[in-house]
Amino acid sequence: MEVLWQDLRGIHDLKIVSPQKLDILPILRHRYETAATFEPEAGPERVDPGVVLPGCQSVLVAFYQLPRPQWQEMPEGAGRLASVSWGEDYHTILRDSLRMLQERLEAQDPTGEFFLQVDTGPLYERGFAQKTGAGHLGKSGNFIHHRLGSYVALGILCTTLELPLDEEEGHYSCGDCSRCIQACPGGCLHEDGTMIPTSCRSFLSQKKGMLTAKEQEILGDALYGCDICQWVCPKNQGVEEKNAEEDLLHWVRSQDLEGLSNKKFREIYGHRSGAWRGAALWRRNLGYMEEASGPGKINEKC
Ligand code: B12
Repeated sequence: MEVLWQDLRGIHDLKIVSPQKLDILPILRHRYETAATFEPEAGPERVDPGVVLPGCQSVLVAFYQLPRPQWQEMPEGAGRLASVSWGEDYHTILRDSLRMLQERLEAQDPTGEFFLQVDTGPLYERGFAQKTGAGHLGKSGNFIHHRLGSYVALGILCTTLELPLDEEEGHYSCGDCSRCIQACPGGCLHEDGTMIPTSCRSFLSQKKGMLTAKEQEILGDALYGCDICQWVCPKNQGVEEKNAEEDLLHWVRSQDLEGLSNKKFREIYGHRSGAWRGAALWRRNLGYMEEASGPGKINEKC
C-alpha cells in the first residue's frame, strides 16, 4: 500500500483502520453543548464513517508533518503566526495528495466510493488518528505521532473498498509530564485530559468580535493560532524531519497590512491557512498588540 502514497507531497505517513465507530460521542456532545468553538454539531456522523459513507470498509488516516518551529525573534508590535500557518495551507496540500491517492485506488478498482476530509468536515479526526496506534492523544489534546511528533496535520479518506488494515500496536503516553498544561497561557488544559478551548489562545486569535481584557491578555502576541503547548512538548524533540518547505512566514506587522484591500490580502496571504478569517481579524489582533505591547510573549526559557 505504501507504494501508492510515499511519493505524495502531503502524506508523510498513512495508516488504514477499520470503519468501526468511535465511542466518544458523549464527550463530543458535552463539549458542543458547553464550550463549542469551530467543531461541527455532535451527531453520529462525527464518530461513524458508515454515516458519512454508507458501506465504508476502510478509513485511511494521513499524517502531514507541518514546518517545525525554530525560535523566531519578532520586531516590536509584530504578530506571531503558528506553524500551522507558516507554509502553504495544509488543507490544500493534504486534499490534493489524498485526491491523487483516491485516483490511484480507483485505477486499481473503479467500483470504490470515497469520502475525503481535511479539518472542515464531520469526522472527529484525532479520534481516528488515535485508532491507528501510530501515536497518542497528548495532554495538550494534540495527536502526537511517535515518529513525526505533534506538528502533524490530519486528513481522512474513507472508502467502500476493503483495504489491508495496518493499525500499529503502539503504547505511547505523556506519562507524568504536564509541561503543556503549565505553559498554556489560557489555562485551558487539565490533567484529567479535559480541555476548555474557549480560553485557548489559538481560538481567541480566530474568534470574531471584540475580545475581553482577559482574552486580550491570553492572546498575547498571537496573530493566528498558537504553538505553546507543542513548543514545550518533549515529544517534539528528536523526531524525523519530513517537511522541507522554504517559503515560511513567521510573523506579520501592522504596516504589512496597511492599505491592503481584501483582494490584495488574499493574493499575498491567501495560500496560508491563517488567512481564512480575513484581514480584519489580523488587524484586530495587531491592534490589541499595539495597545498592549507588553505581556504575553512566550518565555523561551520554559
Ligand atoms: C474545533 C477545532 C479546534 C478548536 C478546538 C480544539 C479542540 N481541542 O477541540 C481550536 C480553534 C481551539 C483548535 C485549535 C487547534 N487546532 Co484544531 N481542530 C478543530 C476541529 C475542527 C474539531 C476538533 C473537535 O472535534 N474537538 C472536539 C473535542 C471534544 O475534542 P478534543 O478537545 O480533542 O477532546 C478530546 C480530549 O481532550 C478529551 N476530552 C475533552 N473534553 C473532555 C471531557 C471529558 C469529561 C473527558 C473525559 C475527556 C475530554 O477527550 C476528547 C476526545 O478524545 C479539528 C478537525 C476535525 N474535524 O476533527 C481540528 C484539529 C484538531 N486542529 C488541529 C490543529 C493543528 C490545531 C492547532 C495546533 C492549531 C494551532 N497551532 O493553533 C490548535 C491546537 C489546540 C489544542 N491544543 O487542541 C489538527 C490537530 C492535529 C493533531 N496533531 O492533533 C486538526 C485535526 C485539524 C487537521 N485536519 O489537522 N482547533
